[in-house]
Amino acid sequence: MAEKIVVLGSNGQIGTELVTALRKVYGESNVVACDIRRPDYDIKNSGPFEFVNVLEKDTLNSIFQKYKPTHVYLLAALLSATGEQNPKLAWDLNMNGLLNILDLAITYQTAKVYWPSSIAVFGPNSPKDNTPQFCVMDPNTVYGISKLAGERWCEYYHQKYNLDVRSIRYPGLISWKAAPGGGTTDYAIHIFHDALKKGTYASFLNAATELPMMYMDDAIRGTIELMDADASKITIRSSYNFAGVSFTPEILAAEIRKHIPEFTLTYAENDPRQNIADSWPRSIDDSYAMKEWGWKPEFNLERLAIEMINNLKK
Ligand code: AKB
Repeated sequence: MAEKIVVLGSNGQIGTELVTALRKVYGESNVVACDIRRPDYDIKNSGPFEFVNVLEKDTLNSIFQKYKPTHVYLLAALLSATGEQNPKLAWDLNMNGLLNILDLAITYQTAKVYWPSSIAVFGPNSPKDNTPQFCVMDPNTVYGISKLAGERWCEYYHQKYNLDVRSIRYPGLISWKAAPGGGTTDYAIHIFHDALKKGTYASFLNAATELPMMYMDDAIRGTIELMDADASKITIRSSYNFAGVSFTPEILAAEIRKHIPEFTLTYAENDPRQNIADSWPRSIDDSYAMKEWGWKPEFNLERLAIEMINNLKK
């Protein structure tokens, strides 16, 4: 059977690039982009688009009825920093959006569901370095709490209803095509824009805050590889640890200075995102993803910086 794919939350930082990548693999007309906002020019003109709010069950139901998707990617979510400004909305969107999709996937016998988790599932008492797949998880942001609860729901639907649901715990994703959406790791994107435009950037995280990050091309490739993997290889139905590179604002600034020697970095005091970052891992052990479905990142810090600078310059 030919794949029919629905991507919910298609206009965000990940969705914008995932829809383009999926349309290349599966054909433009077989990938339906859905969002509450009007899409950018590329997505609208390269295939079908529908206005969908993942909290509106009737609209969602009509999308499943109309397209009978074989694969659904649910990307609509409130991220860590915006989630803290509106905790109830973050919980509602992140949790009920997921439950709506899991239920419809059962009703319509959707072959595969993808739902992203995050390093935000870890908390102050999780090991900070090389954080293992299985360890203490005590997230203290509503985003992290909703992602951890969502992981449990995914595993539950797999065990109880045999739903083929797959997930990755994304680190901070670095990309130049679409703007980041209110996360704690967003500084690592803003820094490139400001370095090129102004030659200086005021980081909201302090110099020594090390966080796991990944270039978007790696994240998109890894996501599609996980979805393509034979089901027999997928033993984790909560969400896979997934790693690229780890760096601090200071290390990133030094890398940028190799291309823009006059670049200066300053630090903004007392930003609430610092507390969030301090509760997260510094680096991630993604050996399960590597062993089970062959995950391997391609972009190190040097390559990531070159891609960002060259593409943003254009
Ligand atoms: C965020 O900073 O909230 C996200 C994430 C790590 O999930 N980028």
